[in-house]
Amino acid sequence: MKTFEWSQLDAAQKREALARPANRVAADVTDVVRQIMDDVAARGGAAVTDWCLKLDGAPPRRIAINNETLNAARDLLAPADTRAIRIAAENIRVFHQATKPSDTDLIETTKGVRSKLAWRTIRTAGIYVPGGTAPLFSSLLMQAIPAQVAGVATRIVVTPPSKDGGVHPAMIIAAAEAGLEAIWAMGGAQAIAAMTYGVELEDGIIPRCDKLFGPGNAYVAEAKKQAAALPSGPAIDMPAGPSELMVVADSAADPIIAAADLLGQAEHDTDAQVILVATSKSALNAIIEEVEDQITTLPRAEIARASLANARGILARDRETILEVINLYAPEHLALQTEDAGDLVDGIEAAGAIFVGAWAAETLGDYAAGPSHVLPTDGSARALGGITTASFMTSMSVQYVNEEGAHTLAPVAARLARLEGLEAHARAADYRCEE
Ligand code: HSO
Ligand code: ZN
Repeated sequence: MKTFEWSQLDAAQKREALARPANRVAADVTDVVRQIMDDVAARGGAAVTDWCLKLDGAPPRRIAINNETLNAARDLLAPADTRAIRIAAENIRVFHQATKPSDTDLIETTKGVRSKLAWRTIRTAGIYVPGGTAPLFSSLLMQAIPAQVAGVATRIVVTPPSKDGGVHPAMIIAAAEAGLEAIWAMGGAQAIAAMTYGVELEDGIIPRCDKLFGPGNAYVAEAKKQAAALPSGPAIDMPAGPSELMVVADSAADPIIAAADLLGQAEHDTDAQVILVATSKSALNAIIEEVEDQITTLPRAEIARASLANARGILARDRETILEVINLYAPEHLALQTEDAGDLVDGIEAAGAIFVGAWAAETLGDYAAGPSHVLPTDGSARALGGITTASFMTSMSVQYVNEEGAHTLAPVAARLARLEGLEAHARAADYRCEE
């Protein structure tokens, strides 16, 4: 792991020390995705099916969530697996119910001029659940449940097919917990294109979605980007990049725990990035040594090792320096394993999710604590939060004005309108005040 003493770096070296891994995406991703999007725009469902067959070797398949599929899935899992999915789902539901935005009171800014924010739910959400090297059914729970709590009428969930063209049984249990009627075994840019344009497939209709959600590989991320750029195309939740974790550890931190957390993130993806910030050289070395130890027994050691090539160790000896490092990097996940972990939170300006203290493992948050694990990567935590119920909603302002309010405010608005050279605006205000 490359290590740095923060206080000895100049501004350029600091940025360099915290650089995200260079984009290893093949240059032709944009072109391939453009071709898929255009083909689906032109030929609809037939194009989606062709690309699914070509890229995944299986046609898009609608899997109904009913007693039959549910029982079959349960039989393939241990009862404790099913119970664990239920507990996770319940916690996710409780958290999102409690954090769902509600309409504000009417706020009177001028006597007789009252406004509020009223929340509405988007009608159709398209949710992508990554498959690839691991079927992330937890990402189904972390998106489809907030969408359900927000009251989204139509939730379309797509996930890449497994080798037999179906989906992992845990995906079916998770879909049932999220109250879905069906999920689609269909992945890649073609699934995003299907939800963007709306298509008719052999197994049913995918409607045009108002907003697309979810992490995915480079093709999925690019397809979401292209979809959002279309005139009246869908909105998207956030740009998705490789996953990240920053662990801050002091000398009292347990190296075993800190190392385990770093490896938990590193095993996701060869492009994942983990950053260790330690307050002393001995803590830094002990944790790095422990990472080297633990990695040898991991089934996904190869992926984790590739990811560790992007890892950094940073020596930050005091609170101010630690906060500078955190806020400069704006990590997707931030684990605070220091004695003053709770006190650090107020100084943090940008992170997707913060795990406070040694007990708060990112793994608990990844699966079962309650908040969504779909979070901003690549420094976008500076300007964006993770998925919440609000991600599936919009706020509208509603304005009520009575005669008194109009008489007070119209001259002000008219004056400002004329200052901007907009005479029609000014008259629309003036006419309200004429006797
Ligand atoms: N850490 C991932 C989420 C995840 N982990 C899914 C395990 N399964 C990105 O937040
Ligand atoms: Zn994870």
